[in-house]
Amino acid sequence: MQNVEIAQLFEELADLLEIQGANVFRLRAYRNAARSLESMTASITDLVEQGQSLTELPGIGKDLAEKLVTIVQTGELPQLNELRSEVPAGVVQMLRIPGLGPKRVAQLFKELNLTTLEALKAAAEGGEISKLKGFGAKTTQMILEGLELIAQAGNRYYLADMQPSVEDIVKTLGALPCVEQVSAAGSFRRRKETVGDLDVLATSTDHAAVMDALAGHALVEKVLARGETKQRVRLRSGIELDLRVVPNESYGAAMQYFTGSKEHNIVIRRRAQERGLKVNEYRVFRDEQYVAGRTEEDVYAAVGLPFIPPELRENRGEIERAERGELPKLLELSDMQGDLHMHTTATDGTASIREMAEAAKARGLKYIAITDHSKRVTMANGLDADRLRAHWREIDKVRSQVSGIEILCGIECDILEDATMDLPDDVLAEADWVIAVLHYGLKQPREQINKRLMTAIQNPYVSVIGHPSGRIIGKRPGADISFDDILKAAFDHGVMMEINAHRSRLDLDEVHAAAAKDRGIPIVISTDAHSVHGFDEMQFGVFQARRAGLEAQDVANAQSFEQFKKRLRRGRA
Ligand code: DGT
Ligand code: CA
Ligand code: CA
Repeated sequence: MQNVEIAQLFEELADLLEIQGANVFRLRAYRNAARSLESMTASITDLVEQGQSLTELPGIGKDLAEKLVTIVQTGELPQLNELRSEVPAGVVQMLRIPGLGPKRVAQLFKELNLTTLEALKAAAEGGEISKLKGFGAKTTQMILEGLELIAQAGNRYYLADMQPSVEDIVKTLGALPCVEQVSAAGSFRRRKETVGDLDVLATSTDHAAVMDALAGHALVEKVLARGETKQRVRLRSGIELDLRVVPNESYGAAMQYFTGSKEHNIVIRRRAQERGLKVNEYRVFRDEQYVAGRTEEDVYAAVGLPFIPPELRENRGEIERAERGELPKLLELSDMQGDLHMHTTATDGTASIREMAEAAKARGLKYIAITDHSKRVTMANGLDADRLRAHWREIDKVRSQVSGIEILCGIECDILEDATMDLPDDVLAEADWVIAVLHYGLKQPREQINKRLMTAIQNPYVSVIGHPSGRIIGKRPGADISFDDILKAAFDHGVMMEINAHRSRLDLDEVHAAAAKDRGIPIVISTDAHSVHGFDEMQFGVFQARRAGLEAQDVANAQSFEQFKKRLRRGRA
């Protein structure tokens, strides 16, 4: 079982206990454990199987450690099963309605026997809920609005898909004469893979004019709410956007607050308290006296910290690193010099080798690898040994036609379900660059997945593992991988790890990319371009790398071609 799956069980356990009125500290222990499992690279399953002590892990005491062992050994947790039989899933979902706590949810369940969100909605509309003791017309309204929110909340959008809209809106508002500063905040500014809604902040002498401009923007479908300082709108794409207009002296405080994450902000507020200060979205203050708030730098300085890049603000150690003066100098898009994963018309790409090379050169890249599919990917007309060798000869020709860019003869070679490579070693040996990937059989048990990855890592001709987990964000979970073992082996064998920059992959994710960096494994960020436009995805890979705390020196293709070649496995360079 994967850590995230175990984390979900703990979250569910906490929810169910909450409805039953359990002690808050117990709930918090489960929720903290869930969080720490999600950001841990060691596989709990592996640790249990190796008989290692779990109580040394952050947030895991004796009781939780025992539960983890039970979950790993049996795949379930008896206590959870028992609770599930007592509290239906629909009742748990009611907790997500803002303003509806566990006590009232329990009441709806026990007194009206409501067990689904649909039934809750019907009861609210039918007036049954307002008759309940402690509920009224206002609560009923709140429930109906909350149900509406939940219906939308399941919808997260790829950051990349939202970027053009956000940039357009920020630009439009920024062009208004009355607007001084404007920026995106929230998860968009933190460059999360997906965003739930968009957040935009502006400072202006004329609040109404800013809101009118937003309401009249071509991308805006509907104004959902409007007040003195905030406005919520829905864009035509379906996503909602919160606009807040603040005074100039609050801009930094508001940016800090609305950029989040919530977890990061909680620690910042605690630091403020320790210094006798308070922080809110308007300012940092002491005894009602303004201390700071004009810039984010000022806000961080007030709590004794340097500016922390938004991509790192997840409370995953960035505050401690900032405190020690050890924040990384994060990778920039302009550092990228090569792109080492792309397709051509030989398989499922839309452009020729030459077109890809010219387009890459036009974008300022100094080297690329052409990496079409191997034969197992029949859907994409994957290459067998003969076609691949002929393809490489074509690449050789283009090399002599296009100057100013190095072109590597590569292959994206499948690691087959039976843990063999899709092409024989003598073919792989002729390549300049071999990406090994899992495409099929992603649901195989962990042992087999690990065996497959080990086969690739131990193969002397494999350069890098491409999109290691195989996940498609929001659509398909990644394979069940013992990342610690795989990363260790990759380091030992000199195999690199890819961050696939495609908006729907971003794989490695930021947690595992950080773990790879810690082990000293060179990371490669590549676009997997299937057309000349595909090169534009590089920025999203760079965002992911920044979230992982990577610097230019950690990324193999942020180096010059000469330097890059030195990092290739011996016998390759
Ligand atoms: P999203 O929209 O789900 O992708 O994630 P965010 O992080 O953009 O969340 P959102 O839009 O609900 O709120 C934007 C930021 O505002 C959030 O990152 C932190 C801050 N914020 C919002 N609500 C609260 C809150 O109740 N407490 C604290 N401390 N901060 C909040
Ligand atoms: Ca947001
Ligand atoms: Ca928001």
